[in-house]
Amino acid sequence: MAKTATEERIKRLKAHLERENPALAEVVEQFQELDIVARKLGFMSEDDSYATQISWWPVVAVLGTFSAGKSTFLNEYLGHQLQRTGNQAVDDKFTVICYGSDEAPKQLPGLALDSDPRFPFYQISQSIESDATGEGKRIDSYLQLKTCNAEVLRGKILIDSPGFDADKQRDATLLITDHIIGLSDLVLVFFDARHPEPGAMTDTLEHLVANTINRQDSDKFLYILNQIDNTVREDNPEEVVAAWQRAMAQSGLTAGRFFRIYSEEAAVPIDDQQIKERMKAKRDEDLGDIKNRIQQLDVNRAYRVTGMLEQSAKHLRDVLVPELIKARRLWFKRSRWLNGIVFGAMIIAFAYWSLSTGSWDGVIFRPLADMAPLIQLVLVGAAAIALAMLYGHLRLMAGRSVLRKLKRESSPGVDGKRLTMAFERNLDSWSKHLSAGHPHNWSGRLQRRLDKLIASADTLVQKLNDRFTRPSGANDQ
Ligand SMILES: Nc1nc2c(ncn2[C@@H]2O[C@H](COP(=O)(O)OP(=O)(O)O)[C@@H](O)[C@H]2O)c(=O)[nH]1
Ligand SMILES: [Mg+2]
Repeated sequence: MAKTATEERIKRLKAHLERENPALAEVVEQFQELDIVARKLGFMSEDDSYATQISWWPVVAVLGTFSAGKSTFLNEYLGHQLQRTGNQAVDDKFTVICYGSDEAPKQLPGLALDSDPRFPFYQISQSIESDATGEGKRIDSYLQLKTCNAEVLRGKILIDSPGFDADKQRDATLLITDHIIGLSDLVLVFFDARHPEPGAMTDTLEHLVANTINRQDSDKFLYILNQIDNTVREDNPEEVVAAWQRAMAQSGLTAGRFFRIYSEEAAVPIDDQQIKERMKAKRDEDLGDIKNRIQQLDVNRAYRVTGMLEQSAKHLRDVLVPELIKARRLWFKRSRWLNGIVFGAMIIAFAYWSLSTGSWDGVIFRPLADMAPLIQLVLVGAAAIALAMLYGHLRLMAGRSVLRKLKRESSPGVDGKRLTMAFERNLDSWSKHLSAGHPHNWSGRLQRRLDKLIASADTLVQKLNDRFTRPSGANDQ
């Protein structure tokens, strides 16, 4: 059997997870099980899957001013010299960094991102294309993919960015930045302590801040003043930090967390041991907090993914199936009415006509009784077939009217698209002859299968609780 694109995608998703986080690879199988149930009931098309609707790898984006030390930070975090650094514009592409088991880092063109199941910006070029015609095709000139076998990369994706240059802000860069901000689970916004004064970062700030203040997910932004070591020699780090925060506030940004760090490797030498230690202690604290936030994404991811499984399965069982039964009931009711009216009218018309023409002789219908037996048989047969077809047609009409109603009115909290899809399927399946309470394929076996799936999703969540909360009695070793 030919594999669909979705099957192929899930296969690759599983392969990636098996290398990286085998526990989650098992969850993919449960998603597939849910797909099977949903497809049988008609709630999902063949080329769709619950597994492809969530981001399995949380994304951390590093944005900020040019030469603020973004790439240096990432290299240190990874423990690999992956990205080029320097005060010149060394890298003008967005670099998506993900785990790869190969010792040597691999570099792939941006197009590779388009079809890889790991990336939530699967088909990013289409979405950019729809925003700016023509730019989607040039995705390779903006994006590249690198793999690295750093342990900290397992289960997450990092994005390094070229940094904004006020004069050179091209539309596509901004578009991609917005896209990346949208899909990221955490956004580190880097500023340069060498130029904390408002003028130097107004443009960057304007773009970042203007788009973030009113966001619902504004707590995913961490504002980082980097290269704080540069300020120590001038003896005024506090003032620099204050000026920076003032600039942020002037741009409207008062919420969010502020951090101050520097790179130990790149730092300028500082002779005064006391100052140096104080600076390092503060930096270690802030850096630790930043790393914690990144680490937390792993925990969140595991919960999010299993939570999504449980939620989707429960939505199917507790909302979609009951709604489908409700829709079937309405269909059957409308069908009874419609058929009752049409057949009733026909019986009355026939009775009126046959009585008024005196066609009845007791219980014998004269026009028929006068014919040859074979013709009688053919006529009665033909009439029976015509009436059955009429009945079926009216039933379908009633069903279509319910379908239109479902498409028109969506109830809150119900996945209306799935519901109408399944109802449509019920309209032309054998199950239309069953009772209203028996949707297509909704057998006891399938119900047990779904119950089992929900129970095992519960177990998964418990397992995660054990792993992440380590309740008393659990062994830490
Ligand atoms: N003094 C100092 N220099 C840094 C620090 N971080 C990065 N640099 C230097 O700043 C320059 C720009 O860094 P880079 O990481 O390429 O910046 P990016 O453009 O934001 O990626 C490089 O020469 C780094 O060595 C820091 O914390 N302190
Ligand atoms: Mg860089």
